[in-house]
Order: sequence, then C-alpha cells, then structure tokens
Amino acid sequence: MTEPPVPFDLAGRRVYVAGHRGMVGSALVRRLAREGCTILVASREELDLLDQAAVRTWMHAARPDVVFLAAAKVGGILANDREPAGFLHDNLVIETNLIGAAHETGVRKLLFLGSSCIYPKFAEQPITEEALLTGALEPTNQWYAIAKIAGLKLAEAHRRQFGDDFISAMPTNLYGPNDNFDLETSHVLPALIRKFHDARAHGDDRVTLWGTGTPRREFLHVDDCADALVFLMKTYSAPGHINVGTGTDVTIRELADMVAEVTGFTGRIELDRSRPDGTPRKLMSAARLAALGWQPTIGLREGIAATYEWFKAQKTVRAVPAGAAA
Ligand code: GFB
Repeated sequence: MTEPPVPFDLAGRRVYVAGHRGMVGSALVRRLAREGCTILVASREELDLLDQAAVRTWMHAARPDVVFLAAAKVGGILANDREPAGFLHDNLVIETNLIGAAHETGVRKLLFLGSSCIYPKFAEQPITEEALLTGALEPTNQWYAIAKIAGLKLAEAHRRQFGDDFISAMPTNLYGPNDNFDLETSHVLPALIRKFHDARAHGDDRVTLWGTGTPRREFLHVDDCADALVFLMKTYSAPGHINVGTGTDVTIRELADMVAEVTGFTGRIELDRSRPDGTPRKLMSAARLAALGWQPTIGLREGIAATYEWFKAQKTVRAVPAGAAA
C-alpha cells in the first residue's frame, strides 16, 4: 500500500547535503539548485562526520531545516570485502552522528540514503521493500549492508519514538559524474569506463572483467537518483523505506559490451574468475516509487555515453584508494 503524497516545499528552506563532494551529494547539489532553497555544505576539513561532538556543534550552528544524508564510506565489491571494519564502523558512526544531531536540533525532515545491498543475497526478484531481513546477506558487502539497515531502522525509530519526519531511500547501483574511478575500490561501471578507455589509449587489445560476467545488475544514473531523492523529500512521509531504481537489469558482460561500444574499444574481453561475482542478481521493484509518481528518464546506453564524455573532459578523476574514506 502506498502512502498518499504529503507535500513538503523546499523553497526558502536551509537544506544540508551531507557528503556533497561525493557522486550522489554533488548530484543533489546540482538538482537542488532549482528548488529556491539555501544549500548548506561542509568540507571534510570543516566537519569530520566521524566526530560526534563536531557534528553536534556544526548542526547547532548551521541549523538546517532539511538534511539529505548522502555521506558514507562507499566502494565496490573488492573494497567492501577487504575493509569490513571500515565499512561497518564508519557508516554506523556517520549515520548515528547525523541522525542524532538532526533530532537534537529539530531538523524538519531528513532523508537517509541506503543501498540495494541491504536485501538478502537470494531475495526473490524483483526485490520489494518487504524482502528486508528475510534472508542471509551477500558476504562480500554484509558489513556495509548491516550499517545501512541500521541507518534506515534508526530513521524509522526516530519517527516512531519522537515523531521525527525522517525517511529512507534505497537506491540501486549508481553511476555518473564524480564517481570513484580507482580500479581496485570502485564499482563496476566506472571501472569498465576507465579500463576500456585506457586500453584504447594504450593500444591494448584486451580488457579483463572480474568474475564470470554472468551476474546481473541494475544501473541508475546519479542525476535520476538525485531527482528521485528530491521528489521523495517533497512528497513522501512514512516509516517504510522506498526502492529507487529503473526496474531493469543487464549482465556484467552485456554492460561490458555496451561500455566497449561507447568507448570505441574493439579488442578482446577476458574473465578473471579469481575475482568474486558477489550477488547473482539484485533487481529491485520500482513499483512503490512509480505509484508515488516518479519515473527515471536517463537510459543506460545514454547515461554511459554522457558519463564517458564527462570522464574524458576531466584532467583528473576521483580515485579513492583502499582504506580512505570515499
Ligand atoms: O559494482 P560492483 O563492484 O559491486 O560489482 P556490487 C558488480 C559486479 O561486476 C560483480 C563485476 O559481479 C563484479 O565481479 N565486475 C567485473 C567488476 N569487472 C569488474 C571491475 O573491474 N570492477 C568491479 N568493481 N566489479 C556493491 C556493494 O556490490 O553494490 C556495495 O559492494 C554497494 O556495497 C553497491 O551496495 C551498490 O554491485 O557487486
């Protein structure tokens, strides 16, 4: 059952985007420019989100009315598998600091950003919001998943205990400008853009895919994601989290063929089966968000081409090394 829309206007509000330099945070800043609100941001040097006292002090001084909690330690399948303590600890601390300070300073509305990896490894596809906590998680990213599940539950607990209007959104795999292009710590799509681009630039005739190429993944352009998050902030106000995706998926091999075609790479694609496949599939149901009235607009081929144009136009791109906060 989908809740009736609860209009919440952002015009004239003080809107804090936590994680504004990241891929999602920077897309939110771009999208919020159209809302007639005051956008608040804090650089890592100005505010260490892992420091509870600093977060409370900053929030009391800045007094945002609205918070988009897009700050997190994020990474691809290898980074998650190699840094379990980092992914669990840092994400728990960031979310508890910000949600606690938002409550303490009377923030009117907060949106917590999770991830599709919160769902069981073998959840029935497409995955509905009700599948949460119905089965075992994918081992490689269970640490990040448990932190994100805790965050969405904390937002729900604040609504239940204090009446705080805190909501949660669970986006699928995202890609676009300001992504992380480090070949060891990134997600698959930016990694493939960089691999095919470099192979073509260096005249290499082969590119290596991790795993078997058979897992399926759903990909949403980050500008579509930011539009969905602003839509939810302006219309949704209820306990349950909402999936944010496209409702369609491709195999990793199909994705690789698409990126090869966009980058003009014509060599061979090889498989490194020593690397993990992770979850075989994690296609989410987009029905609840569609019922609220939102649809994505950027197709995958179009989005990859636009991201590649952005990538080529950068002098340097973000490459977050292992162990660093994203
Ligand atoms: O995007 P990815 O790292 O994360 O991997 P997940 C997706 C699939 O792409 C896996 C394959 O089956 C990888 O084996 N793959 C093939 C590659 N070549 C590459 C490559 O060069 N680099 C990478 N990274 N993958 C993440 C979670 O899972 O999903 C995060 O670990 C988060 O916590 C994110 O939830 C949304 O999609 O498997």
